[in-house]
Formats: sequence, C-alpha cells, structure tokens
Amino acid sequence: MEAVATQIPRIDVDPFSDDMLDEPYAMHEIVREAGPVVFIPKYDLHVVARHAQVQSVLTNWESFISSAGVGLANFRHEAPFRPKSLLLEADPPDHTVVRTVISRVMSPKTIQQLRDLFEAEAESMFDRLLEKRQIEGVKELAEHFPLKVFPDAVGLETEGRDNLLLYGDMVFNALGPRNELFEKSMERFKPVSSWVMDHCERKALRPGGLGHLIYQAADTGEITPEQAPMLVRSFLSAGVDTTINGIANVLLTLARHPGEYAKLHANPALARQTFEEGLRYESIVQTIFRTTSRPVEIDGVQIDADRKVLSLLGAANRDPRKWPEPNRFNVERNPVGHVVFGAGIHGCVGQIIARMEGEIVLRTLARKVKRIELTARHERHLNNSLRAMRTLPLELVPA
Ligand code: OVM
Repeated sequence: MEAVATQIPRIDVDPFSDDMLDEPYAMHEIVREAGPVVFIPKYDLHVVARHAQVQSVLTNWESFISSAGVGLANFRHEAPFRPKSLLLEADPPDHTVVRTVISRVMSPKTIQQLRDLFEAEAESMFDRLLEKRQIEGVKELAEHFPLKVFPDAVGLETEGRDNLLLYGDMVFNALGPRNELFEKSMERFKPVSSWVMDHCERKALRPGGLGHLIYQAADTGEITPEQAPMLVRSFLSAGVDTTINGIANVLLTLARHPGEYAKLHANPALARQTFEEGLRYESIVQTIFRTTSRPVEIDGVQIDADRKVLSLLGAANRDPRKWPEPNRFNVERNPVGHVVFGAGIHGCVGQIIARMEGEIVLRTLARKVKRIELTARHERHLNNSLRAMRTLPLELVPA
C-alpha cells in the first residue's frame, strides 16, 4: 500500500455518493486529469477514466477478468448477490460458449426481422403522444417503447412487465457498493424476484421469440438445459433499463439543445448518429469493474493481482484526448469508439437491438415533431451505475 501511496494520485471522492451520481462530470474531470490511473482510498480501488486506458482495460480480458464480478464486490471473497450471470460474470472458455449462442440469437439477421414491428409501434406511440402534446417523457415514451418492443421480441407476456424495471434497477445498483441505494432497490425487488425467474422458463416464452431461440440451443446440446433460463435472465437484466435510459437521456439532451434538434428535424437520417452522440454525451452505464488476474501495469503504474479496477465509461466518453469539444452535444459528430457498450469480448451483445430502438424512436420523433421542450425540471433517478431518470416533463410540438 505504501508504494501505491507514493506512485499513484489519490483522490478522496465517492463516485457512488448521491451528489456524484446526480452530477458526475466535475468529478470525472478531476479523476481523468489526475493521471492515467488514480487510487480512491474509500473503496481501496484503482480507477481509469481516460479513453485509451479504459479501452485497454476492457479489451485485455486475460489480465482484467470478469468472473470475480464486474461490480465493486470481489466474488473471490464475497458471495454474489444473485447466481452469477453466465455471460457478464464469466471468462473464456465458459464465456465463449454462451456468448456464441446469444450472439447468434441477437445477430443482425434476427434483429432486422423485428424492424417493421418496432417501427409500427413507434409510429402509433408518437401519434398518441402528439394528441396529448404534454407528456411525462419517462413513463409515456422512454419506458413505454422498450417495455413494449423488447419483451415482445423476447416472447414475454404483457402482464407484469413493470417488474422488469424493479429488477433492472436492482441489478445495476448491485454493481456499486452496498449502499442505501442498493439496499432499497433490493427491498423493492424482492417481492417480484420469483416473477422474474419464472419468466425465464421455457413455458413462459412465446415460440419464435428470442427466449425460445435460446431454448433451441439447449435442445441441440450446444448449451445445457440449466443454462437456458440463465441466458434468458441476461436479456431481462440488460435489455430494459439500459435502452429506457438511453432514450430518456437523449430526449432530455435534445430538449436542452434546440439547435441540434432542429438539425435532426430537418434531416431525420441523422437519427442513428444522434442516438450515438446522445449515448456518448450521457453514458447510460457510467461504471464497470474488472478484477486483476495477475500483477499488471498500466502506463507505468503497477497493480497487484486480485485487485478491483473501475472504468469510468462516462469520463472516457468525454476525454478531450479522444474527442474534440467533448462537452458539446453535436448531432453531426459521428462518435465512433465511444465505450458506452463496453469493448472487447464482453462488448454489449444487444447493441444492435439497442441501436435499432434508439434510431427508430429518434427518426419517428424527427419526422413528426417540430420542437421538443422541457416544461418543468426533469428529475433524475439515482442508481449506482445507470444514469437514470425519474421524470421528464415534455411538450411535443407537432410538425
Ligand atoms: C447479465 C447482464 C449482462 C449485461 C449487463 C447486465 C448488469 C447484466 O448477463 O445479467 O447488466
């Protein structure tokens, strides 16, 4: 520890305090500018916040492993809060087998087949919202769309889908410390935990849906019958809160940048790129951890084996070493290389479907809505790793 104290900048900050979660950007800058690796004493933790270092931690899966958990908890020393994800909390070769199956199920070809359904849903949703004009953008838009199209795609019944919100909030809180945010979300989730696991079973999944395709991989012996519900659980863990908050954040950002919205409205073909820039500008997933499998060096800084390393994705996505004018939201920037979907072998397997949801929502908005205005202050929903929103009061002015 003495060597750590002399070599690495130490910063007394709690990235998981309410204040930092609410407004992280000043803290990001301090950590990012202090050095390529920084030490946070409160959590006995090494942190990377620059784009290049985050990229190298995420892509070096042999030194920075996931099987000890991708949150603050080290599963070598603490029991996981739920049975480990076969995908998220695993390393090769175990990871490779299940990743191959789920990649095929979420392949561009499968996802393209969903496009018409997603477009029809966006079309009718905006027609309905435009009749009201004044809407609560989280509930009526950002939650409504993904909660309809994604569980439909997986093959889940309609009843009870709100339970997925409690589940996702808990899962993403669990990547941080065992603070009050985590404890409270765990309490809210407990009563619906059996609902979630029951809906990972084969009998709960419509034939032809993405969930059913996972079970077909068990039928052919590619994965075991016990692995199938756990992979469906990964859909339900990672596929709802993420896209919801990606959409909520980009709506807020567009409402705050009317000039940028005007460019999107004039050219709806910018929808895909606008969603991408929205993800860079407000990273939905702010933090992800790895654990060192052996002593490693990052830019001359030594880190022992079995240490937690935190990547500040939101800081990397605004690193001036990577992005010109990083704090500017610019729909004409094509922010290739942002790390909100991670990178390397664990890079988001659902990113094709997430991008399709974002693109369709923004293109439909661009066509039908002339202006998008905040009618009152938005409220954030604090979560240990998600940049989430509770309310977003909007007026949609028809084109
Ligand atoms: C999972 C999973 C995968 C990606 C993200 C995520 C915490 C969960 O397999 O459970 O969010």
